[in-house]
Amino acid sequence: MSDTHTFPPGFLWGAATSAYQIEGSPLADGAGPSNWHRFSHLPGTVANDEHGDLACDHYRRYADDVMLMQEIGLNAYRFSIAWSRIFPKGRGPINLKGLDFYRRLLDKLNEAGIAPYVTLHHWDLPLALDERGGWANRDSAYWFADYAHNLFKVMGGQVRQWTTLNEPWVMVHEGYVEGSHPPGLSSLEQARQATHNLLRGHALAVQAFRADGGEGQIGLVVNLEPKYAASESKEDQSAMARMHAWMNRQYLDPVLLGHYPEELAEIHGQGLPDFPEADLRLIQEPIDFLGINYYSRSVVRHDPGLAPFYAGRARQDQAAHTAMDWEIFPEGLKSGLLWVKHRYGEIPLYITENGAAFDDAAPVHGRVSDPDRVAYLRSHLLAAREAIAEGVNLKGYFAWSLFDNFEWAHGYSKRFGLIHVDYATQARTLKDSALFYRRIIDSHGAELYW
Ligand code: IFM
Repeated sequence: MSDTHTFPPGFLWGAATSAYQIEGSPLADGAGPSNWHRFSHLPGTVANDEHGDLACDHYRRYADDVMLMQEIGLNAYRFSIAWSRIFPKGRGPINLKGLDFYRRLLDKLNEAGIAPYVTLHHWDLPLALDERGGWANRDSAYWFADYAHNLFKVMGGQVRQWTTLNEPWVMVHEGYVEGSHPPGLSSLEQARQATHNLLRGHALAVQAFRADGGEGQIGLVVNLEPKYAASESKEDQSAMARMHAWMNRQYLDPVLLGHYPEELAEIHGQGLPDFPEADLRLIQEPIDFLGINYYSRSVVRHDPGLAPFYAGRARQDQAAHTAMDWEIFPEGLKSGLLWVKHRYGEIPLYITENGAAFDDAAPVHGRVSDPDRVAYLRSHLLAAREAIAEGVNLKGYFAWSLFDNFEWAHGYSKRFGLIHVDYATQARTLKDSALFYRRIIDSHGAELYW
């Protein structure tokens, strides 16, 4: 078989989840409430007023779930730690029972030969910290670094691969601009502070990892959504550049180049604060790898009515879309990876999330037919392979998600899983996409070309 049809030796095949989306039992064994626990219990915030109280019940079913990962053949699993299980109030003494859950999960993964990729923070902030201003409070960077430092100490023996934050842009945009996630605000000024503090917290955590002589590697995970202009017009072109700066470069430029994009001034105007130079030097603390979450692209048009971005989406009606109404655009994965390589240099990359929600039918005789997801995975894996052929240093791929789960403000209405979850019975069924992925893993990618 030709080398161009398999993936490089050592390439990892994983799947990803996050704590609040799958664990359930959010207050068990002394855990404190998170911002998401409170937010999802406020009427009208989440579709059908759903919440994460049970979710996939992974907190109790984790051992069986690791066996399902083995059945698919995963050799890596990306998941996040619920900060308020370990520190119920965000700071203070460790809650040993909460820690014990992750220790048991990590033992199972390590015994199964599945490398844990641990995300320190995937959006569920301890409520006690949210009530102190959350990420808009400059101290949040120190809270996060302290938490990270403690985890490195207590889990360092079981974990080699860490990421600090998952998709800071989503936390800021949905939480502080759109208000569709906690803290449910609409404040550009607080959004700016939150972005900066998230990046400071990320960098301080990386420094703590190095100071402790942490074995292994640490990186950051961002969502990347390539932007295309709806037309050649100057207005559409600059709307596209503005949105690219806001969503993609706002996080990558400071970490990898040491400055924020100039285009942010068009959005914030006079409200764009001057941050101390020392902060920017801190934020540029080197990382070992970058995780890219890719789902779609967006085509941007100028819209004078849509302050403060003056940009809207030009939906591509002729193209296929997922149940999230996201355009299926595998070329964007390849071009996005190449863009990262050309702009930021040779940093090792992972695709830390990629997948699609579709309206899957319930299992019939133990089978879930999800041909659209199979096609989505196939086309995106082919795009990833092409990016590798063009020199991208891609180390692994994590499908989003291992399970159908709590899709934030959409509740349980959007199914992204390789594994179908019947929420009433908690029965798990491997979808056809999981079986397809297993064949890809078995053949180290060659099956894509058969
Ligand atoms: O479910 C989310 C995940 O938590 C973060 N990345 C995008 C996924 C799909 O929306």
